[in-house]
Amino acid sequence: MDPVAQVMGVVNVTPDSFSDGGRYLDRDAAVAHGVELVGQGAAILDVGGESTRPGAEPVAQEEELRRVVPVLRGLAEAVPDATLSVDTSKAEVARQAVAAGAVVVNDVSALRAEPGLADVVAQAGAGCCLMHMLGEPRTMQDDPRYDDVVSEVKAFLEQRLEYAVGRGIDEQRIWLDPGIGFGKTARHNVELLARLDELVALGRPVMVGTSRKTFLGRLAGGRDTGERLPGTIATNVMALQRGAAIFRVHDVAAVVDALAVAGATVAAMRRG
Ligand code: HH2
Repeated sequence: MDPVAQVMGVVNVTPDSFSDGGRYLDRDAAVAHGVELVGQGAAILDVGGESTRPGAEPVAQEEELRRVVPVLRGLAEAVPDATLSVDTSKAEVARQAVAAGAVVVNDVSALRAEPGLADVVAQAGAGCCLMHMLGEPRTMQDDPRYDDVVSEVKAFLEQRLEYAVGRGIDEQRIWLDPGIGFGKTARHNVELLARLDELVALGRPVMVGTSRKTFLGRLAGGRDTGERLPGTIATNVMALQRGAAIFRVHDVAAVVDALAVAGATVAAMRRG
């Protein structure tokens, strides 16, 4: 695999995530799942306690804390070499997650939901992932529109990067993410993947999260969440070729293999 390509395994401690809701709600099941994903080659684990699927209702802070903090503690002990990330937009959840072992805060709101989150990341010296989303999860798939999706996402990420650095977050620890499926049609998602190099040009590692998402099912003629691994692999390989660095997936073993082969091929292409 290209040395900069890293796979992030998803650990959803939720009852309602779109593809694996309810499977790892129990602390021990979630920790065991994370350990399994690291065994399959995930360098990073992303632990989330709130679904962001279209139409999802927000989760109360106390409940989100109850879900993610014990799992992060368990993973910090069980897989000390893995990079732990917390998927949250709440400052207090991020604060306690960092104390429990998370070193990356993956915020789908790109520091817009709670201004205090930037301070938590800056003071902890943590990393963060800034993701583009049009609207909010409850309504984001209601007819999203752009003039040019790639330049609008790029301008947004550039502005959020500047904001994060201005709030004291170490630029070297910031990742950018186009937010595949977050207020985007299948056509928008495909356009973003096709022109991902334009986001890579911002100079920070780009993360992509296409795993099992609805547009993959649609493009393949109608596939349920459990049948979207081929589409997940295809999109991650395309993203690798266009310079993405972090690949957020549920099916770690398959994607690690695919990226190893694709990475060797891309390296050969670059050598000429
Ligand atoms: N996608 C999901 C959640 N968090 N974070 C980033 N940075 N990028 C993504 O593309 C992304 C994300 C949605 O996937 P999942 O966690 O499986 O579903 P749910 O939000 O329903 O828990």
